[in-house]
Amino acid sequence: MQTASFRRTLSSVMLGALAICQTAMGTPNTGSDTAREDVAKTPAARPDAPWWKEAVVYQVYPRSFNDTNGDGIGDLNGITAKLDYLKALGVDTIWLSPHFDSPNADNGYDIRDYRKVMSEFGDMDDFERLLAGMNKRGMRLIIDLVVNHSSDEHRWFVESRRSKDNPYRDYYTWRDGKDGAAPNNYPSFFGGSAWKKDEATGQYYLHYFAGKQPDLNWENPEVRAEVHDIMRFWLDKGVSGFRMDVIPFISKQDGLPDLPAQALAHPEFVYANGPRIHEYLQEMNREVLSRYDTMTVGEAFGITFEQAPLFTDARRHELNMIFHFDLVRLDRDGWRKKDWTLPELKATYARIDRTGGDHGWNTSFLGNHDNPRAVSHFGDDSPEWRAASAKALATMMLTQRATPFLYQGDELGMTNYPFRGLEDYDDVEVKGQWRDFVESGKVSADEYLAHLRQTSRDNARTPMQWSDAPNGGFTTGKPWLAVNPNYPQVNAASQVDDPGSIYHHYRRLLEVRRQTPALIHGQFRDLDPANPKVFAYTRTLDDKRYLVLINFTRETVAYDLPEGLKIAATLLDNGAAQESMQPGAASVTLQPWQATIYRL
Ligand code: TEU
Ligand code: CA
Repeated sequence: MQTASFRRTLSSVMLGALAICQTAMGTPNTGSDTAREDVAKTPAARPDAPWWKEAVVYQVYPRSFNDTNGDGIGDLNGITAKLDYLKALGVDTIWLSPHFDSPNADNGYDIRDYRKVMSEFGDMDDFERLLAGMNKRGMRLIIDLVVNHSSDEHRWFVESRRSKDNPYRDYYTWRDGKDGAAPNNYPSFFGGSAWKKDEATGQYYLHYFAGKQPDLNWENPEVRAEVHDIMRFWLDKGVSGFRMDVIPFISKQDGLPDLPAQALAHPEFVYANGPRIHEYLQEMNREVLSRYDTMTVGEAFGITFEQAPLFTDARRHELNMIFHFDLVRLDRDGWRKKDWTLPELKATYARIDRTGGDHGWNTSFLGNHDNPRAVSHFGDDSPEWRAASAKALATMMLTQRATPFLYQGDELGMTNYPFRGLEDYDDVEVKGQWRDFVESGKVSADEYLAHLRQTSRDNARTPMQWSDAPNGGFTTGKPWLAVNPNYPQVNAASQVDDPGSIYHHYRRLLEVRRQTPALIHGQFRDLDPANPKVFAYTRTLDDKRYLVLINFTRETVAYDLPEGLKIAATLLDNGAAQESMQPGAASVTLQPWQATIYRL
């Protein structure tokens, strides 16, 4: 409760800041007007729309995608080998999770050398072959820019920790302790304090994540110039942009004061609100991004809806899009699973859509490598309903006014893993939480594990299930993380062969989306926000109008169309519908987990 009111306070502060900055720019205050309207204005149908608005992105978590040399770890050649699979699905852009040299304290989100390929994944020749294979197929690659922190094994940090007067000292944040303890009360997301004492100098360094992930000091212009150089290095190789890891965290609070008690459980709302974040992003845009044709998407952990336009309003020249976490975190608070309702989900979608406004653009995603499997938290992963509900979720995700980001395996309806004990998990976050919550006696092991089973990041990190061969065809060796035992039933080979599969529903959705500008650019309107069973919305562009109806239950539900709406034809159904629509019908009987796009 305290956290909620703290968030609200921050939000209203930031809403004020938005109004001020827009006035300062001499433009009407459209951002906050849009935020108050129920329905956002429709952007014009734009044949000149930037490519990244119409792109369909597929996230590859390389460690778990496809292993070609039998060491149990996915590799770049494994991605190259599957480009035809992705192309056939209808994907045109790949977001590659970190592929850089790393000691893997956090699976590559701890980078030792930003210009080198992780040896487990291959080498630069493999990278260039992957890129060439993508170019040949008209696909683009965006890579992960992880520059809030580096690895403690990065050359900069190895130098930095040596002495207080080392030329690299200021690449990181060092402080004296306070009364024999850490400089302030900042917690780390991976357990314990965000400060670690370093023996060489007796000072503490700041790390928002693991101790092996020291935060870079963006106050130092040399650090910013280094990052710009790294970006140019990869853009010059031919990548088309970046997904920016926890990018709002790069600007630290002036003076690093203690967090107020009510902020301790969610420090991200403070970490994301440093005073110079927008200055740094505008500088990055000026120095680098504006000189290339790129897609940028910021992982906006800690950013409220009201703040979003500060990052994505095109007139501000920062980022193209951000990832909002409110939707994927609807059913959890940290490691705790919580209940969610359909009206809450709809309200979140409506708010996400509004924050795009006239000058911004959104992302649509239901999963990634940090969240459990989409079908297991928003769908129904029981054998009976898994396929229908996975298709329903796909219909929802791919008919939003946003650039979709598919996560590997979701196109097959891959599910959460049946974890038993602590020993089944690999994630560094789990180890930290175990110390903070279980070993400290705050929570029982049983309680923690029961929640973790449903919320753990490892649910999404189990290897891709390519076929019913041993280990799902992911590797001929021993996989680094166990393959979900349901791979004989859930795998790509069988779905590619089956026109009624989840895979083919994704493929058809992407095709329909490409051919239907209203499904990309059209105005979004939720017809029935309070309905607890059916998500009903229209997408409208000029005189073209579509209706999406999704039944989120195991029951048959009769849905009466609002006055004045008349169905002209069915555009695409997820295979659940039983009756063919009578043109002009005023009511639809929706089968369990039916999801249908109609033309009005
Ligand atoms: O994640 C950012 C992030 O803060 C959370 O989503 C995080 O996964 C955790 O659940 C917070 O409790 C990004 C990456 O996506 C993630 O894989 C990395 O571990 C993290 O940053 C550090 O680089
Ligand atoms: Ca390998």
